[in-house]
Amino acid sequence: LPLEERLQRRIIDGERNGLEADLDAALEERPALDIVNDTLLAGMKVVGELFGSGQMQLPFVLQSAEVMKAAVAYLEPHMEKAEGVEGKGTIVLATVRGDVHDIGKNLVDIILSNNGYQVVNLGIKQPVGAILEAAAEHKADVIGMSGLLVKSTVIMKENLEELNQRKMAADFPVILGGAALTRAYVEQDLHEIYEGEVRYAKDAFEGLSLMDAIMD
Ligand code: B1M
Repeated sequence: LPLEERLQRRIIDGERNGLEADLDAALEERPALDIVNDTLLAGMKVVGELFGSGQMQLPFVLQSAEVMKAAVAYLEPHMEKAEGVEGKGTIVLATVRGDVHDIGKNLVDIILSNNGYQVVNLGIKQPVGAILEAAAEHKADVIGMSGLLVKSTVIMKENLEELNQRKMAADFPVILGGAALTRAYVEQDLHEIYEGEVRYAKDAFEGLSLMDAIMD
């Protein structure tokens, strides 16, 4: 198989042996972020489709996710970092309560960290209390929540209501991302209930431009 297809296959099949050598070869041709975005994420997309249609069982999805994480970790030191732009602002980032998906969130962490933001990454399954306490403690400029399950979209709504109730909405613009969200749900439905600013990021780069816009 050609290199790009081989890398994609590695994600789909959860095959780690020889991963680094293929990534090294790919790095000679393309920047690390392009490899993640164009090749590896396309592999994860196939995994999602196979799983969704019952053609792939959960343990194999987990293996794919582990290869994906290993690949991103291997590529991370090769990613471009914006020089001399530290301290642009702080974001508290979390996957919401009940949700374990963190590959997307961790990509957001990498992209923002590489572009001058301080990221307080709380991890997965974070209850709203923990997110809000961290936001206050770190004097965050923004709260970022990720979630891939449909039920996570409901939890995000509840979390915004909690921010309203604690009178924290004016202090914390919120960025939401994850595959189960839609732009309309965030920018219309949630926008209506949240007393602060709430924005939708379809990917990590939109997350970065939203951060830049909010901090401007
Ligand atoms: Co699960 N899973 N999973 N899963 N999983 C999905 C989400 C699913 C769509 C698969 C499917 O059915 N086709 C489905 C959800 C269905 C639904 O809710 N309607 C699903 C399910 C059902 C489940 C379980 C319930 C399965 C079960 O147990 N029976 C279970 C849930 C456990 C739980 O959370 N409580 C489960 C478990 C798992 C694994 C553990 C095996 C594994 C996760 C491993 C891990 O993350 N450490 C896993 C995986 C890998 C997936 C799929 C296949 C891939 C997700 C992924 O990593 N994509 C996924 C299929 C899919 O998404 N279509 C699926 C790559 C990643 C980079 O994309 O996270 O979307 P994503 O991030 C993107 C953007 O969304 C955005 O930026 C990224 C790109 O730049 N973004 C942000 C994300 N967060 C952001 C935050 C921002 C800004 C942008 O600012 C704050």
